[in-house]
Amino acid sequence: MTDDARPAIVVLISGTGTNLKALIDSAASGELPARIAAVFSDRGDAPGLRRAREAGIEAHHVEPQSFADRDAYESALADAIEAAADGPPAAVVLAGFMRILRGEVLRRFAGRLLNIHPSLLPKYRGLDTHARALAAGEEGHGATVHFVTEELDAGPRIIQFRVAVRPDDTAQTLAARVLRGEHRILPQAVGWLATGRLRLEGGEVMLDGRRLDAPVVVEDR
Ligand code: NHR
Ligand code: GAR
Repeated sequence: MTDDARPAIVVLISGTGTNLKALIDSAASGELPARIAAVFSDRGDAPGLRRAREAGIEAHHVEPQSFADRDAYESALADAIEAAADGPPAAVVLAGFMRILRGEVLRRFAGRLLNIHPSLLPKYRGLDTHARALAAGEEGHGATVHFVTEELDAGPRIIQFRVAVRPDDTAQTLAARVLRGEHRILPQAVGWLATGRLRLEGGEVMLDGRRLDAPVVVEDR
C-alpha cells in the first residue's frame, strides 16, 4: 500500500534504462505527476532493474523463457503489472522494451500502453534505426512516442523529438543526441496520459479534448 495519491504507472525495460531514469527523475521533481509503481524487465541482467531498486522502486525480472509460450508469459506479466499497481495502472510504458507484445498485455492495457521508438515514425520501424537513417542520407532524425497497438511501431503517434543529422555523425553520436531528446518527450507524454489529458479514442489521439492530426513536435536546441 502507498499513501501516494498520484496515478500509478508501470515501466517495462530490457536494458540500460536511461529512459526509465528520466521518468524516475521527473517523478521525483514533481514534473511528472505520477508514481512509478513497479519496473519489469524480460532480461535479468538489465541495468535498469538495479537503477529502479536504487530509487526504491520494486523491480522484477519476468523471464519469458520460463513460460510455456508467449500467451502464458504475457498473461503472467499482465497479472503482475496489476498486482504491483493495485489495479490497472494509468500508463504502461515501454522504455527500451525489446519484446513484441501480442497477447494479454496488449489487450488488457489498450489505450494505456506507450512506446518510445528511436526514429521519426513512420520512418524506420524495427531495429537499428540510427544506422539506417544515416545510410539513407536523411537530413533529420529523431524519436517518437506512440500508443502501442497490434502492428509493430505503427500505433498512433503522440509526440516527436527532431534533430538535424550532422555531416560527421556516426550511428553512436546520432543515437546519443536522439536519446537526450527521448528523455524529454517520454515523461511529457506519460504525464499527459497519467493525468487524463491524452486519450486514444477510436484509433485517434486526443489531447486536451482535441484530435491530434499530427504528433506534437519538439526540436533539438
Ligand atoms: N508490441 C506491439 N504490439 N506493438 C508495438 O508497437 C511494440 C510492441 C513491443 C515493443 C518496441 C519496438 C521499438 O520501439 C515495441 C513496440 C522489439 C522488436 C523486436 O523485433 C521490434 C520493435 C520493438 C521492440 N523484438 C524481437 C522479438 O522477437 C527480439 C529482439 C531482441 O531481443 O533483440 O520480440 O523498436
Ligand atoms: C532507446 O533509444 C529506445 O528508444 C530504444 O532503446 C533505447 C533504450 O535506451 N527502444 C527500442 O529500440 C525499442 N525497440 P534506455 O534503456 O537507456 O532507455
